[in-house]
Order: sequence, then C-alpha cells, then structure tokens
Amino acid sequence: MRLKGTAFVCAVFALSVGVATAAGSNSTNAKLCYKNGWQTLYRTDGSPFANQDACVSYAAHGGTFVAATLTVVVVADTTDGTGNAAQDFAFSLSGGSSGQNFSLDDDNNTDATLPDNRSFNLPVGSFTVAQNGATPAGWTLLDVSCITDVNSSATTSLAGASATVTLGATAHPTCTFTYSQTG
Ligand SMILES: [Ca+2]
Ligand SMILES: [Ca+2]
Repeated sequence: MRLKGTAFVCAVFALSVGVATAAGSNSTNAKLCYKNGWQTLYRTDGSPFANQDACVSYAAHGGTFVAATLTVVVVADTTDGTGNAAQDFAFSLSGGSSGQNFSLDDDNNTDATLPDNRSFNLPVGSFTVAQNGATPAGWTLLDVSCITDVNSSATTSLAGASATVTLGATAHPTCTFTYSQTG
C-alpha cells in the first residue's frame, strides 16, 4: 500500500512539472499529455494521438479525453475460404449506466451497412459484451478473446458467448468474436 501511494504522488508531481508556453496549453488537460501521457489518451471519438504536440493542441482547444475505449470485432470464417460473409451478428453491450444493442458483419465492406468492428467510449468500470440472441443458423461461435492493455482486464466465456471487461482510465482493449460457418 505504501509503495502504491508513493507511486501516485510521483505521478502527480510528474504531471505538474510539464512546461507549457502557448496559450491554453497550460490547462490541466493539456498537462496530461506530457511525460508520454499522450500515448495513453484518446479523443472522444476514440482516436489516438500521433505525438505529444497533437495531444496538447487538442486539449488546448478544449478537447476532452475519454476514460477508456472498448473495441468489439467480429470475424467470420467462411466455408468458401473467402472470409466474406453477408451474415449479420448481433451483440449487446451492458454495464455502467446504460446498455445498447448493435450488429456487426465481416464482409470486407462489400456492404457498408455494418462495419466489422465498433469502438465504444466508456467510463471506468466493468462492461459485458455478449452475443444478442441465438447464434445464427449455419454458424457456430468458435472463439471469444480479448486483447487487453495494462489498464484493463477481461474474462471471456465461449459457452456464454460473452466477454466481461474491466476498464481503468485510458484503457483500450479489443474483444473479438470469431464465428465459423458450418453449412
Ligand atoms: Ca451484412
Ligand atoms: Ca459490412
């Protein structure tokens, strides 16, 4: 516990010594960009920064950072080997103050109606992504896996067709649902 407290104090100190000269770039948010902070921050649309200057500029113009971004990907393994499938796959995202349903497909964008991934900007907390309803006929759920970062953790359940992700500040994990065509 003592070590943790010390680390926190050091982090606060590091953030407070960032040098800023341009107007607006001395704001609390802009200071978060310094000391490699920009590498762990995201715009409210979930996009990352190319470098520290881009981060500071964004903050100086009033931009705010999202706490975390969860990306959900669907992959369809087709029997014809093309990997292109018109099939839509339905999911739900729950946790926090509200939930939502969404669908993805993996057709290599031959139909732009649905993407093969979506990113959700979320507060710190625990969220569950689950297949919404039964697995579509002719398909089986082959795998549910998440790639987490240092600020997130995840547990997945193939039987439950779900992934539960715990998001810390600036976490940016990705969870992938892989479906295999059976006929
Ligand atoms: Ca489709
Ligand atoms: Ca599509």
